[in-house]
Amino acid sequence: MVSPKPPLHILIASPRGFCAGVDRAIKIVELSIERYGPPVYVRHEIVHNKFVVDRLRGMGAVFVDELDEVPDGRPVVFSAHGVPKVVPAAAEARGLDYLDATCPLVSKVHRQAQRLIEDSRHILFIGHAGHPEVIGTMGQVEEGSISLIETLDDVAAFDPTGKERLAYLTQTTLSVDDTRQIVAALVNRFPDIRGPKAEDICYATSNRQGAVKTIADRADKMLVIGAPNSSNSLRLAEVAERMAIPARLIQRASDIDWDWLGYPETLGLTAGASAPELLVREVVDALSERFDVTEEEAAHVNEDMVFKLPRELVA
Ligand code: 2E6
Ligand code: F3S
Repeated sequence: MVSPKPPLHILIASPRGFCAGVDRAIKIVELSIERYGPPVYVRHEIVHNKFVVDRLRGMGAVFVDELDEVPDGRPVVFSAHGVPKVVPAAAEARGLDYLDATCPLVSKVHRQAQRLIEDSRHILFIGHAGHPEVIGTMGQVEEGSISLIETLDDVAAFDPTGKERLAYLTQTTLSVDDTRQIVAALVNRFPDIRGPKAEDICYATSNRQGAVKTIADRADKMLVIGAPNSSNSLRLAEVAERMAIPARLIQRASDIDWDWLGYPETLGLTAGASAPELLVREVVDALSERFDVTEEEAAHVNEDMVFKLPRELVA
C-alpha cells in the first residue's frame, strides 16, 4: 500500500518575480536579435538569472564581461543594472551600435547623481560594493566626488573634511529596513544632507519585501527563487530570516534541500525580480511530488508598472 503524502500548504507571495525593468531588458535583447540577427552581444548578464541568460543564449545572445570582447560591427546591449559613463562612450568611439537596457529607475538615479554634482555636492552612495549597479551609478560622476556607504559603521567613519555640501542616493535593490537606518544615521550626523524626495529603492524591491513580510508571519519556512548574485532576491531571504523564518535561496527546483525543508505545515514561496514564473511552477510541481499540496496566493499589493521600450526597437 502506498502511504499518503504529508500535507503542505504553500503560501505564494504576490507580487513576486519579474518587474517592469527586467521584462523590458529581456525584450530589448529579444528584439535586438530579431532586428540585427545573431549574434547580439550583451555586456554582463542581462539580469541576474541563469535560466533567463541560457534561454537568450539559445536565441543568439553572447554574454561578455567587457566591451572589448565585442567584435567590431556587432551590436551590444548593456544590462538592466546600468553601466559607468565610460562604457557607452567607448562604444561610440568604436562606432558600435549599442542598446541600453538599463532599468529606467536606475537611469533616474544616474540623472540624480549628475544633478547633485552640478549643485557642487559630494554624494554618499548607499549600496553594496562590487555590484554592477553600484559600479554603474558611481561611474556616472568623477572619481572622488562620490563615496560608497555600505553600513552604519561607514556612516560613522566618513570623513567630511572639504566636503561641506553632502547628498545621498541609494542602490535600487537594498533592504528597506537597513536603508531606513542608514539614512537616519546620515541625517543625524549631517542634518543638512540632501536626499531624494522618495527613496531610490524601487517599487519592485519594496513590494517584494513587503509581500514576504505579509506571508512570513504564517509560514514555518520560506523558499526564495533567485540567483546568488541577485541583490533583490538575497534581500527577500534576509527579510524572512530576520522574522525568524528559516529561508533558503534556490535557483530552481533541483536546488531544494529536502533534509533542510523537512515537513513544514506552511511553506512561504516567492521569487526575486529576475526569476521567471516558470521556475515558481517548477518548484510547486517538485513539492507536489512529495507532499499533498494546497496553494494560496497572498496578495500584498497589485503591480501594473510597464516601461516603454527604446524607440529604435519599436519604430
Ligand atoms: C537592475 C537593477 C535592479 O542584483 P539585482 O537585484 O540588482 O539584479 P537582478 O538582475 O537580480 O534584478 C533585476 C534588477 C536589474 N534590479
Ligand atoms: Fe528596475 Fe527595480 Fe526591477 S530597479 S530592474 S524595477 S528591481
